[in-house]
Amino acid sequence: MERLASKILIANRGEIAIRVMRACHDAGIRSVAVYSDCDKTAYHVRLADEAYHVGPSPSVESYLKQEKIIEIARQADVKAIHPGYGFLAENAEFARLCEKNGIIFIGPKPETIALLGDKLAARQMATKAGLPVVPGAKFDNTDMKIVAEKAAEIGYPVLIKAAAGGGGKGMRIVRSESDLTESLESAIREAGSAFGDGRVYLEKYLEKPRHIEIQILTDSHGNAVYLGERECSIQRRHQKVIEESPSPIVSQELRKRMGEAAVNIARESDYLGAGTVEFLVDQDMNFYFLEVNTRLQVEHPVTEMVTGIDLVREQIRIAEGRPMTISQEEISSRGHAIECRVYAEDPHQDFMPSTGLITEYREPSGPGIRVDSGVVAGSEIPMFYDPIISKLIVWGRDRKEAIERMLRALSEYRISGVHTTVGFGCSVMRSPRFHMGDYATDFIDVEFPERIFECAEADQGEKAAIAAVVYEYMTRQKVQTTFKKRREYRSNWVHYHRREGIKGLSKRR
Ligand code: MV4
Repeated sequence: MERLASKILIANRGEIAIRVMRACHDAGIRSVAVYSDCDKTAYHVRLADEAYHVGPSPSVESYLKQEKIIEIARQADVKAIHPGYGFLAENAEFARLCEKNGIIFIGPKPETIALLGDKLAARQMATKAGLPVVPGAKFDNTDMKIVAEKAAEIGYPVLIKAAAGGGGKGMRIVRSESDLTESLESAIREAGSAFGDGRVYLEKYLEKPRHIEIQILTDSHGNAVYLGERECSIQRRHQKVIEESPSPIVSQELRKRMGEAAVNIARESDYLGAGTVEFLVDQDMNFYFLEVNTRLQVEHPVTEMVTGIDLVREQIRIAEGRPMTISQEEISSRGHAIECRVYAEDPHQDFMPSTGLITEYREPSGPGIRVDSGVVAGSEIPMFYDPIISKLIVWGRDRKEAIERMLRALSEYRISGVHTTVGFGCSVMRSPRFHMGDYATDFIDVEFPERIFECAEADQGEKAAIAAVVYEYMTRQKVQTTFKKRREYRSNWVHYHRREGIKGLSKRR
């Protein structure tokens, strides 16, 4: 067998750096880590074969320092760089810099990244490739009369989007003409300061769409395949939190149509490697092209779990100019996979990042469980980056089994020292809407208007402790209460004593 690249530098940190290293090690490739000041002892550094300091903690001075990363790559004599997701993953300039230095950038060509990074150009490309796009309009200058005419033609509500956008920046919903001027001005201003590119365009605003994406792979031998869909409708502030495959609403027939559409835009844009084509699906099951993500995505493991394909391994092969190992006919999806992202955030403080030391850490395990994590007990969650701790991915023979396993896994997870989104995941898994598979992008607002979620297992000790004290107080003071309430406090009290084994509260009732 032809040898794979002997050494790859991973220009990233945390769980995704570790994920890529695992694929390297499986393929007999040496891995090179880079790390910032605060990541000196991070787990991705320990798993790498070699590691180099890249700069101070802020990402602009470390993981985003293109020249420094190239310098390290040359020094370590690597054949290729894997960018992971975020940081430099969709930076055409960096891909070009790699090329110039004779290093393979594991991703599409710089021109493809640049083209698809421009949402307007991508929309045009999609139209050219025959994909359905949401009715919309672009305009070269912001003559309000023309914009208002176009908006009226599309019909309200309309959505203003930034050409350089993504992540909801520069996006404005406009429900009537009276709001148009102000929304347009603020969208242009926001896009200008966020991306240095104030170009915006209009689209018909779809109410309560589902966000469904297709994983694609293409190689340099003319092969292009789709690997089914991921349902990503559960988001908060444009951040996906739970993903699953297959989507509860996608039929075999729709999957084929969306998959073929995704492959068509890949071919039209001369795509190379792994990519994701995002679609919105409306209430009548019409699908519309949204954008192409030219990177490996956070949620890629759900596709790996149902297809059995190692996407990172394929990415590396393709980058080396070798053909991918699978054909469309060989790709099938078995069972059901769900991913819960575990963040160091406090769901009860509007998901505020909860940085600091992880004092206790025990991962769930057992049949159908995969944990892609970037931490161990004793790790710190720095304030400088996305506070993701891990991704918990489960597989079941069907959706019901996957949900049950996810609940089992979440309840086994023990993380102390920081707040986490583990309890939030439990709440979603138990929500009737989620059970029915009947949810759209407004899921969190609709299901949890009060933003009250379950407590993570580690927090439940605290809750039980409070209940135990209340019980003790009530019995001592002979407070009158209902039998039911009394039984609830009592059971919490028993639970607390069993779990924590803490003495000091009397057994008197
Ligand atoms: C839309 C949409 C409805 N109609 N486009 C695009 C980027 C992605 N982060 C969100 N996007 C959307 N594009 C049209 N024509 C709905 C979304 C959308 C969304 C919008 C507002 C608030 C939350 C949202 C969550 C998912 C998708």
